[in-house]
Amino acid sequence: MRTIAREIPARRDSVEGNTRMRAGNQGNLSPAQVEQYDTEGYLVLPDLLTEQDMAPVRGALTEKVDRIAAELVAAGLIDDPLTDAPFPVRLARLFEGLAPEHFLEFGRSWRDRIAGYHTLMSNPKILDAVESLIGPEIFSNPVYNVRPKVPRIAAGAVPWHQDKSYWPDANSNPVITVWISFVDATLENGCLHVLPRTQKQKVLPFHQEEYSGTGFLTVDVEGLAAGKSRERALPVRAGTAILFNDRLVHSSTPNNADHVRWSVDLRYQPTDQDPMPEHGAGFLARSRRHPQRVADLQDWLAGRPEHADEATAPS
Ligand SMILES: O=C(O)CCC(=O)C(=O)O
Repeated sequence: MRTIAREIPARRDSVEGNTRMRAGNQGNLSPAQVEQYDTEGYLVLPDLLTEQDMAPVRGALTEKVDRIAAELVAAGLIDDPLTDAPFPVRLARLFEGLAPEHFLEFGRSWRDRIAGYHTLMSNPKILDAVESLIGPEIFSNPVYNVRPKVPRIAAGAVPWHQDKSYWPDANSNPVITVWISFVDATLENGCLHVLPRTQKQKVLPFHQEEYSGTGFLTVDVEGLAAGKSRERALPVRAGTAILFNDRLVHSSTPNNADHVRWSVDLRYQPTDQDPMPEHGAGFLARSRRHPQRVADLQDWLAGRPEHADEATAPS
């Protein structure tokens, strides 16, 4: 099978090194938005996704919650799978009488292959925004997380960190996170917080936190010159996307509401970078050079990084 990154170029650690990749892009961000992303390290795209865009993802999340409810019933931990409970509260109510450990058995975040997630990762609005930042040859990085931030459960709070701490040796730059909320993300339910401009620094020393038992990595923000004082909370409506650089220091607070703060974070990078196979199988999400190679749903479900139909592949 062909692989995406046949030749990985020398490491480029500069976040300014994107100009070449942006050449010829047809993305939809304005110059001011690109400037905001470059300068501050993040960009908020309010209401990027409509209810129609979000429906396949909510369908995938519901499918997952159905599976969890069935497991809890089978284990004798609950009697009622709460099938008719509204989407934002159902998972929270399923775990209401259970311990955080019961929840953590299902993982602090999920990376299932359910069709609705592929629909999201391939959404042209998301790819148009990413194209403005890295050009039209776009690889969907294997690291994506569905985050069910459930009230009262320690795993809900994510400590200050840089995403790059999770792949310090990967020769992949830039990696862009696209974080999308599927309910309104508020101060109460634990929205994202960022330290603007911290993306311009090298990867900071990090360690594993010990409070949640989830193995989150964290950095010491008190030691960051002027870092913490610039903290910005980013409450957003459902369907809003927050794009950020994988060196931007960010966190989120615990969920003190009565419903789940559902979000999904996706990652994209140029195709000539390390595809990080040790983290799973990413896929070719957009290519103007080789559109016929873009992975479709069946390729993604099978873990193939490119479309595998040799009949349509160029020689
Ligand atoms: O969704 C959250 O609470 C944290 C997200 C995050 O840390 C990330 O996307 O890298």
